[in-house]
Amino acid sequence: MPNILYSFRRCPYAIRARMAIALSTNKCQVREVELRDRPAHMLEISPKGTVPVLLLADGIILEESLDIMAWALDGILTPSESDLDLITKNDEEFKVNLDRYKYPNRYDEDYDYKVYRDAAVSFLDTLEQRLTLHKNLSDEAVGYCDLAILPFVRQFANIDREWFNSLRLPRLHEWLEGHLQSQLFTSVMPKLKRWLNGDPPIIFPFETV
Ligand SMILES: N[C@@H](CCC(=O)N[C@@H](CS)C(=O)NCC(=O)O)C(=O)O
Repeated sequence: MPNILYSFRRCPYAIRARMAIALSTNKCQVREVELRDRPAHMLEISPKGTVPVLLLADGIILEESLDIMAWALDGILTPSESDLDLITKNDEEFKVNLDRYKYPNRYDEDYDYKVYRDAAVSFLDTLEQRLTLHKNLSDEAVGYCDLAILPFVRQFANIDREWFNSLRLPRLHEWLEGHLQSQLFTSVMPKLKRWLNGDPPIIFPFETV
């Protein structure tokens, strides 16, 4: 049985997982999911219903993006304690503020989205400070933390590009642009048709011609 990855192109959690797999020598079959109508097999192996989900050839199921990263990057990139702290801050604080800024209609109460947008910027300030020390978040070279956090900063930036670009975060702007144009990032972003049972397998990382 091959490894099977249930994924969704724009999902930041799925993007971090795909980047980690693309950096490794692992291969899988990728299945693009429609979140409103998730495949029965995906829900069978992971009833919580979030993407990404990776079913490994030996039957092990990884249903958290950070577990998929750790599996893919084993022996290639290891996060430091401070990387893990920053990733936790990203997942538990920044993402919460980002969602409240991006989707104000999803919440029952009325609120000023700017409160959450500005709270999210304090995390971006932390990233900017790290980027004054080196080109990437933990070092000169691309590391675990960059892969884990980049898709969320991209999602935040895309809500209102003009406003994001007006922030005084020159190193962060440069870091984001550099990664968005990188071969690694662009290689994991091609558009795929939604997977339906019986479709021919699509191998990921995608083969370049
Ligand atoms: N903690 C999970 C979060 C994954 C997640 O929330 N993915 C979103 C898409 S970006 C999702 O599947 N949402 C559907 C839902 O919550 O029902 C991970 O790191 O993999």
